[in-house]
Amino acid sequence: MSKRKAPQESLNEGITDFLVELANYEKNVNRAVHKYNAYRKAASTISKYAHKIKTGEEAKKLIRNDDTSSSINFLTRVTGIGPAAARKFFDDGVKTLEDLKKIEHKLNHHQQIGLKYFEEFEKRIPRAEMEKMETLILGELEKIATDYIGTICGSYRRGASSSGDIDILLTHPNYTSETEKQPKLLHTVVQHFESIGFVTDTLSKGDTKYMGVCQLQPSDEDEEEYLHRRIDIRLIPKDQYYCGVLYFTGSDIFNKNMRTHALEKGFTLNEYTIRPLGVTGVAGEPLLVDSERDVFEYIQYKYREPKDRSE
Ligand code: DCP
Ligand code: MG
Ligand code: MN
Repeated sequence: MSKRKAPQESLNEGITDFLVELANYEKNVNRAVHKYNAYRKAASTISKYAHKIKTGEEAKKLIRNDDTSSSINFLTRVTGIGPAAARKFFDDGVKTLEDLKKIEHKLNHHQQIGLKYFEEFEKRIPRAEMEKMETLILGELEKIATDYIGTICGSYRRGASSSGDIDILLTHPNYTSETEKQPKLLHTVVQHFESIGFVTDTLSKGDTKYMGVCQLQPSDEDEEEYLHRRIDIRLIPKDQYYCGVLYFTGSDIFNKNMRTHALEKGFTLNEYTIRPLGVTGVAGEPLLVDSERDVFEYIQYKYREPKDRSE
């Protein structure tokens, strides 16, 4: 008779006990059954591990391997699939790119485009290509109407060596927060970009916000085709343009820190306006802003060039 193997559980008992406790807490106190399942699953995976876990990295690797969260996180990498949709697909047994392709007819238009260009959208855009696109975009804007004002914001404006997408901010002197909405200003630009073959697909199109796909045409000296890239265009009233430029230049962490500083100085700052806060905490009328610097000055924040705005 062979001796019964000693239970492996004891090796990481401290961790698994703690995870089970967390699981129960989520189930009973927060009524969060998904979290409960995730913690239980983590505990079970770790209990089967035959070595004593010494680092968080070690535990992470183990848990990620077969956790539902890795499938769900994967699905959310498809543009148009948010956490809720990813969870739903997962619950229906749709976990991989192959699975998604099989149920393509059940995806909405945005998700279908996300699936179609999945590999291309995962690739970063080299700065040299961003520069080409900037030249093209600003040149074409000039052709449509000389008084359009456009700025490529996002990581590109911060000087990044590569970017995830192209973020264009657009305004026009005739369009302010006092005038009527002018969606035509945005749609004319999109139509023009389509007509020259630069914009290839649309994900969503509103009065002030456009999300789509673009691609540079290869020039004579180029050997390879360019990839399809994600492009965002926002139309902003002229009087809100520089708050918009500031916001969409980011980074997101820099924005958070700047907003916190603004609050400490008695101002509320968002992607549209900066407004003083009264003693009761009620926001007043938007302050006049004619440059990014104006915003920094109102809140006595030392000016930082875009390249110094990573946090
Ligand atoms: N932004 C923000 N908070 C968010 C999302 C965006 O403050 N939750 C702002 C800051 C970002 C800018 O919008 O810099 C553009 O958003 P992107 O997601 O395009 O981010 P980046 O352009 O900075 O990075 P990437 O190169 O990945 O596109
Ligand atoms: Mg970006
Ligand atoms: Mn973007």
